[in-house]
Amino acid sequence: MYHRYHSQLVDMYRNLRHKPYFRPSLYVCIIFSSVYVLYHIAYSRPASNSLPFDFSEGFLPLEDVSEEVWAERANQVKLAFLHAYHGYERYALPHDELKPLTGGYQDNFNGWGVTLFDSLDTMLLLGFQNEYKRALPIVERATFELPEERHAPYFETVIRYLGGLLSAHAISKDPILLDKADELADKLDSVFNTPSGFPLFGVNPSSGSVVGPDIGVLAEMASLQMEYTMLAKSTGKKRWWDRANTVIRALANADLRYTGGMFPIKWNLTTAQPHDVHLSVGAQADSAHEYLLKQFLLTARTDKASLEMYLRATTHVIANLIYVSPTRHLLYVTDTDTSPYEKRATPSHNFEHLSCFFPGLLALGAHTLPLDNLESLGINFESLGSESKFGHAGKAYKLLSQYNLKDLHLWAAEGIAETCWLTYADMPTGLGPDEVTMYTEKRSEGYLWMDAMERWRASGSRGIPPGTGDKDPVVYTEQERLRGGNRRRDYAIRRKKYLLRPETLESLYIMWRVTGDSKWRNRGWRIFEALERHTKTPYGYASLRTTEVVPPSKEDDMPSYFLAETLKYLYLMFTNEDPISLDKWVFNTEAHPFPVFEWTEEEKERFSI
Ligand code: DMJ
Repeated sequence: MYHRYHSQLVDMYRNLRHKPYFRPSLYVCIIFSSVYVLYHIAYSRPASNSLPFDFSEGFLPLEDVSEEVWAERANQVKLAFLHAYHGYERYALPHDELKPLTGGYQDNFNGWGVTLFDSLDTMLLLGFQNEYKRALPIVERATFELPEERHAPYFETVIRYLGGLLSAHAISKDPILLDKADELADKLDSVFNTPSGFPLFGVNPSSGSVVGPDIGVLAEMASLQMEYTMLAKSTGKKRWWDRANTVIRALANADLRYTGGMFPIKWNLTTAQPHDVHLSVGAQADSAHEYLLKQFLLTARTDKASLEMYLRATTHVIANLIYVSPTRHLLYVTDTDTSPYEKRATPSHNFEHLSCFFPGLLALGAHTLPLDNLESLGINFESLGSESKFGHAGKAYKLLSQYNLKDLHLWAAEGIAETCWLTYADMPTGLGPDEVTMYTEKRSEGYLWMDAMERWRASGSRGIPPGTGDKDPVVYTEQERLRGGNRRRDYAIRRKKYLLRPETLESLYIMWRVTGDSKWRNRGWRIFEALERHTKTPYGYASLRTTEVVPPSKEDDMPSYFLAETLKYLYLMFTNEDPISLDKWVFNTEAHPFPVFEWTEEEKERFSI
């Protein structure tokens, strides 16, 4: 058989070789195949071929491994960063983001090269001086201009561009980075032309014209304090300090009677008062709660107003927004709304990937604050929830006072981080969906965590607290999935995409640093394996349309936060060093680390500290 085909091929070759088009066609074929092979060598594989891991072989067991293996894993993340950044540099720069399936680009954040700005401090941290040196002249040439009809989204511009510049400046001390940060803040400054001093949605940096409704969104108008105080500290300019301080004061003076001391999502930018009673730590709210604790830490624990607001927000969340699922006892944080016809807040029981930063925040607070001795900071916990100012909030303070507050925050952190991890481990891809809806015993009522905690306490606190402890993943078979699952997971998927988001890894990283328990780090590795297996493309890494099907289909999208946050937290989790100690640095919401301030007497006077 082989012989017959072989002689047929030889005959074919003899006939063709005398045709006039034979040689040119042969050369074209050789050139194309060489280009194809070289291309695949360059872009489909990690830069080093001496690596011990082959991601196509199946997941490695989740076991404790030596420091050498962790060092090699950290190195794998470095290679992943290079793969993503080189793809961006080659195919998308000077535009904003790479399209990782087609090698195209998109300008979705002003078109100033957001991925480059967002990646600067990660490059420095990972030791990629060449990439950094190539980036610096591009930063220097940036003019931050936009055509008349376009507006820069203020919040995204601050957390990605301004945050990236300030963090890279703090690490490298290159003066150009600070000059550019100052110039950018200057060009954005007209957003603050509101009676409240809260920023509007967007601004044209060339003309100063502003856009945005009078009703603002919490995360967008209250996540600038860190960047502006950092800018003030680095430049010495009081005007930036004042921008942050106006926002902090407005938040501290707001009427939170109807929301138990927690900030709702919608705010009136004229009156500086809440506009609704929708409470969440997820989309449109997240970083505003995050910045309360982080602002206190960044300012070397001088901004006490922010700390008090953090304690109020977390008390309300713990007492009212954290639930336990009926069968697996998964702990989750959801959002509540109150209809005008009903007095009782109704939980949605949705649990967002975005909310998975929250366990990390609680753990950071438990690590850095004297939660079990707030008196040492001059704070009386129960009086934080004064009835006259915060409606019925007092009940929550009395309830939480029955516990050691540090333990309570850490248990909540551990339980929610476990659920965030399980939403990854439950999927055949090993990557978590963007949003799930938890099942409840009755349709609208869930199992409030503090009710379960009270039962646990009444029973003499036997065993581990409800909602904590390790749980096994539940991976549906393909038949189960096609039948819509069989409720064993305790949740249904509401948004099935995985958008290369960082929040779960961020919390795993903080849990690892705070508890020292290597299970968190091991889980991070499992997620990295899944990222390598399912999201890598010849040009970079791509978001997934679904986490439930293998192989998953991809989207032509690689957000800049993948390099700024997702890969950074992975690297920090795996490296055996601790280059960004949680006691000395504070991450902005885009994972750009800022050093904790060391105040001089002169600065204290200038900023009235
Ligand atoms: C990031 O841009 C920031 O973390 C932001 O605060 C909200 N989430 C995205 C990534 O998911």
